[in-house]
Amino acid sequence: MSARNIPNVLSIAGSDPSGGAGVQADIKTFSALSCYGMGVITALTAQNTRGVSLVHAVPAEIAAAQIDAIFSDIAVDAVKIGMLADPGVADAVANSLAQGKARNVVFDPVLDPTLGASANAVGLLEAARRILPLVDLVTPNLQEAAAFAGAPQARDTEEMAAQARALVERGAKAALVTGGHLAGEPIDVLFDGSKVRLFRGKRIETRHTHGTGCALSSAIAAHLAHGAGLVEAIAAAKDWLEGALAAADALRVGGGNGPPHHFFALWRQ
Ligand code: PXL
Repeated sequence: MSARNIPNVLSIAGSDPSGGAGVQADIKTFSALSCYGMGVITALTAQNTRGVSLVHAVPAEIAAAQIDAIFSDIAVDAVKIGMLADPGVADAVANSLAQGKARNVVFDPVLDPTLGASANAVGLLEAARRILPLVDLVTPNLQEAAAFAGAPQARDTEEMAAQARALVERGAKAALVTGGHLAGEPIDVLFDGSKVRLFRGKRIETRHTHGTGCALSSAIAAHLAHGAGLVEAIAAAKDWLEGALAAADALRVGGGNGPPHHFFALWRQ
């Protein structure tokens, strides 16, 4: 950690102008968890709580230049990688990270066709696979884990564990397959290279889940930056996210699927 005891955490992700997902949500998460937040933008989106209308990846050299600007000047205590949007951008991120001294790298792969992945589905998946050896933790949801595995979506924790293991075989140090979309209680499955561990969560009744994956992966990165171990960081991030989801109805941003309340523990209502 940097000498002043406030960790510096970088998000490399897309912009969500409505502030619920992407770099905006990541920086809110870092800030809520007492980190100095930074953001490298990989893609511009036009979206709100009702949907995404446009995705425009930045030129690969601009992604690379932003990352180089950060690493040539600032000690980075953790990195969260989100939406990469384009195989060229993904490769630029991989190259820049390999050169920089990135630690505590958490990769939340975004392979959602509504977020621009469809045009480049195969190329983006292959590029995402090239990032795996650079990351300490990858956090796919059920759909993304299935895409990586080239297999049907996992239906139970054993199948989730097998897909987490496959991601570690492909080079990630650890993999957390998130089970928010499982029927029943949500369970996330971690394979850390030696052991499988289950994280049981509470299902929070709210329609405001926009950017939940972004918030979880960023919260894990923030706790790693503070020096937590992997299991401790995941458990703390999940606790915090449950609080943010439970408080989401206080925000009620927009008419659709709104964001969790990143600052639920800090703001007076
Ligand atoms: O949660 C996935 C995600 C990632 N990145 C950006 C997004 C979203 C979801 O809306 O907008 C920029």
